[in-house]
Amino acid sequence: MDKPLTQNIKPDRSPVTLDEYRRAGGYQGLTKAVTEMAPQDVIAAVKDSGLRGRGGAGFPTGVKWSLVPQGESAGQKYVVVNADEMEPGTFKDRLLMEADPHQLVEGVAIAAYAVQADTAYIFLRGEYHLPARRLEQALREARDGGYIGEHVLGSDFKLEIHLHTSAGRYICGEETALLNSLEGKRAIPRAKPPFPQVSGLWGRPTVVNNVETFCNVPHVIRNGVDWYRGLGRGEDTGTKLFGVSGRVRKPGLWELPMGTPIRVLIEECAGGMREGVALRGFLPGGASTDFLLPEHLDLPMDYDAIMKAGSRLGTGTMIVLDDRTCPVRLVLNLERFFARESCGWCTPCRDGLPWVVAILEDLLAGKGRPEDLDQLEQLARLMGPGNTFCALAPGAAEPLQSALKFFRADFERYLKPASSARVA
Ligand code: L3W
Repeated sequence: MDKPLTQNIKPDRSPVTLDEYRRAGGYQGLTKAVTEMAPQDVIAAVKDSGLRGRGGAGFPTGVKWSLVPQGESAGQKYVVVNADEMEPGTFKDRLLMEADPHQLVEGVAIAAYAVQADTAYIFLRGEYHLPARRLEQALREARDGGYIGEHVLGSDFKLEIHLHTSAGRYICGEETALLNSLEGKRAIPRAKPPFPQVSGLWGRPTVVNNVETFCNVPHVIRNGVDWYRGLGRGEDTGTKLFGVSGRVRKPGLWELPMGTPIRVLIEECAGGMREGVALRGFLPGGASTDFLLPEHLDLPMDYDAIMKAGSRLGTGTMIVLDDRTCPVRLVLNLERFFARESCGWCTPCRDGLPWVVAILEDLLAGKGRPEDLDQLEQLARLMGPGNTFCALAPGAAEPLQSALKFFRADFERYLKPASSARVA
């Protein structure tokens, strides 16, 4: 993060140790916050930094924190880390926790100080065994080092951070389903508002942020707002982890300035397409985003720029579609995932997703009817924003609706006799 150049983030055999972290300036942000800054100054700095949530939605982090009630009368408050990373194609938080767990601990501690919470939970995907071990060790070391505990760095601020491993459902990544799960209830999303900042865990004010969002915070506080803002190349500020999977030469994860053109990520960092295949399109932010096309490669990786082009930056981990992969099969694969992971609470999601899967399976089996494509479009609309409690079904609709728009001929090909033999 201190060298905001193109960096390939690779899982290391050993994580950054506490000593190494401190030598690189680690825990200086927390020290500065607790010893030199009032909680509201920390919130103001995060607000001014322009940091936006890195979990997929890009909501301004400082604004979120500023909505938490302040003062003595506010009572018990919580900070929760959404580390339930399970979005298809997304592997950024895992590498962050494996490589540099203290960075997350420090970010959480600064957030807790800012909103004056004395308890934090890291809600970790159940299958993330290595991150769990590394976080447990980092939490022990942080406690021994006085960075968390009864008197953080000798101050009156106290903080306990608990690691909670999930039983492994995608829906637990939705912040209110996560909170229900943490309370021991079934993981179904809650209606919003009220937002968790006002009524979250056990009805108390709660800040929920993604792992990567917290990991930005120590750098904002230590190096200052201007430094952080200056890292971005375009509208958005700071750096972000961007990933590429699919038939590229070097799939991986890189830290790049916000606003870097997509072309740099796919062609330079990931080395472009493999021999013999061409780029047909890509999902910019995990599976629950709309396809973009090669003509979009020069767009800056900024939240609003990608939105204006008809998609979302999402998690910034791109899934590349090549010209030898069937988009219908790719979409079916994703819709099967979303159908399986639906919590079943809302009708468009519970009934719409299996219906989409059944139509796509019939289509691929050569049993499709011409009206099926209109039916798929209608289902995508039915599952869209406003019809469900959470973003699972609207997210699932995005690759479907955009594939129908951009790759319609591939769907239509399956309607012709003997077309089911076409396999990619
Ligand atoms: C106060 C308001 N707070 C929104 C807060 C809200 C939340 C954050 C974002 O889904 C997306 C989803 C996936 N007053 C507020 C407010 N907030 N309005 O801002 O909220 P929202 O509703 O825009 O999104 P969300 O429900 O948090 C996140 C997409 O990310 N995604 C998937 C990511 C998956 C992972 C994973 O595997 N763990 O990260 C990829 O694109 O589809 O659209 O905190 O409280 N008026």
